[in-house]
Amino acid sequence: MARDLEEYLRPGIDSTPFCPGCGHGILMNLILRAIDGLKISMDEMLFVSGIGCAAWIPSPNFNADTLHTLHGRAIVFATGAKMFNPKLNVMVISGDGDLTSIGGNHLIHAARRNIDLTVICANNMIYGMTGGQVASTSPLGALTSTTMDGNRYRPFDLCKLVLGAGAPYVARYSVTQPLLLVSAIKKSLGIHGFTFIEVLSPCPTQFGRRNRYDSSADMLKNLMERCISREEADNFSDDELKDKIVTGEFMNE
Ligand SMILES: Cc1ncc(C[n+]2csc(CCOP(=O)(O)OP(=O)(O)O)c2C)c(N)n1
Repeated sequence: MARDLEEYLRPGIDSTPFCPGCGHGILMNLILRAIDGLKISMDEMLFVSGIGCAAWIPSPNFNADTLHTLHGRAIVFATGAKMFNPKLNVMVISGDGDLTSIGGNHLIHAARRNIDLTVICANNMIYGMTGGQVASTSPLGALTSTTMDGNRYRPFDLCKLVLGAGAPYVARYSVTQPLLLVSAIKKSLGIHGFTFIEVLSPCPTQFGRRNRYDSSADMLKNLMERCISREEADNFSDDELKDKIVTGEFMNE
């Protein structure tokens, strides 16, 4: 954790629970960087997470109120808290499995109802904490502990899904795009309504070692090569886009 952000951590927290090379630690830093940039007091924040590695980003680490809830139900708890105290900035931070598989129904309905929440989805494309099972975000052909001959199903495009459900602001960035990501988190905190940020976060332990990445650095390099902006994507053919990840902000009118 960057030294100047240590004040945002609960006293006594001096390490993170993440495996070496996991992107969730970078994301943890960037969320706090955004809050620091906006000078929002941690007393005005509530962080809600579900179950999974990503759910440990806020809880018990952030020096604020945190709710570590049931698997898939973070948005439900967050909605209740926001209704009880509308002045709170309620941020949900959880994994792709938690928010979009078991919790997928809550995600689309909160977006449809435009509940005033900031939802940050740490997408490592796998169920990290429970042993690397296939997720609704695992790429076609991905090797996981439950798809040893390759994932047969297409992954969700999370941004299209949430945008289609009606969220006013949706964004996708990788942890290798820290400045853009901080700016998106800041923007989402300023928007009254449902905002969703998909953050691509490498999981060397469960995803990388099964999918021919030699090191965590290789996973980061791969993200850096594949993530392109929407503007860049306009100049790519469909064939060239196949291996790319289009990042940026996506908005409903
Ligand atoms: C009702 C229920 N079903 C299944 C589980 C097991 N479980 C815990 S975390 C998890 C998936 C976590 O994956 P993700 O949300 O992508 O987070 P990651 O660990 O990859 O960061 C599962 C299936 C559970 N705890 N509760």
